[in-house]
Amino acid sequence: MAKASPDTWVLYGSDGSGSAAVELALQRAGQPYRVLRASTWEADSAQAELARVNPLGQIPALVVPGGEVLTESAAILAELGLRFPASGLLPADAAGRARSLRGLVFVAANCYAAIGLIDYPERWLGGGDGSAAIALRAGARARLHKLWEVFADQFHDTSRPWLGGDAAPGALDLLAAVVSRWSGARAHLAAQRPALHALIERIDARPEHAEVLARHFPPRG
Ligand SMILES: N[C@@H](CCC(=O)N[C@@H](CS)C(=O)NCC(=O)O)C(=O)O
Repeated sequence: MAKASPDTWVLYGSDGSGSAAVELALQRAGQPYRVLRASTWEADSAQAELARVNPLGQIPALVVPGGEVLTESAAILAELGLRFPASGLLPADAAGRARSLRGLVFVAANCYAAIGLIDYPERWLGGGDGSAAIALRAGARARLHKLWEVFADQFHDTSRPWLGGDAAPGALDLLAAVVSRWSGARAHLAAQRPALHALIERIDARPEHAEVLARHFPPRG
């Protein structure tokens, strides 16, 4: 059974998943970490260990040095920002911090949750993969795109360089840059909210994000 070593963070994750945002945040905070590949869709991964830390089997899940468990992307990123104020993951001023926390929960509770509907409609329909699942997937995708529009209108202040950071992208930027990769959200933003789309591309292009993003989201070609 995998145990957190006393001085290392253990991140349960998988390439192409939301654990990318947590890796970026851990790196920003200067914290060494170990990744345990685990997901519900990879039978050969550390599923049993993951189920022990998160009974939902979802990633990202993070075990703090010392053993405390963090799940839920917004909570993980907020906790890292609060523990490591010098990281700049959360703005130092109260108003900026409040906006970032609200934005983190908005993305997780609305956009990330819609991805769960799209990927696993049967969970919400009580089984089956028929026309109801097709309709639910389509409805959730349209709703997801609408949610990103609302996110842009509520959280993108075009007078600021980043969504939730001053000198560098903050936790909110990291989560938005990862969750917007799925289900056509980027293409939708490019058409409907080009300024936010451009900002997200600037987050992607930061040199300190290159290794993690290339590993999680290798360019197709
Ligand atoms: N509410 C969770 C959602 C996490 C989530 O849905 N993670 C996906 C991977 S990106 C997952 O593990 N899905 C597998 C499943 O639900 O079986 C969060 O914000 O962290």
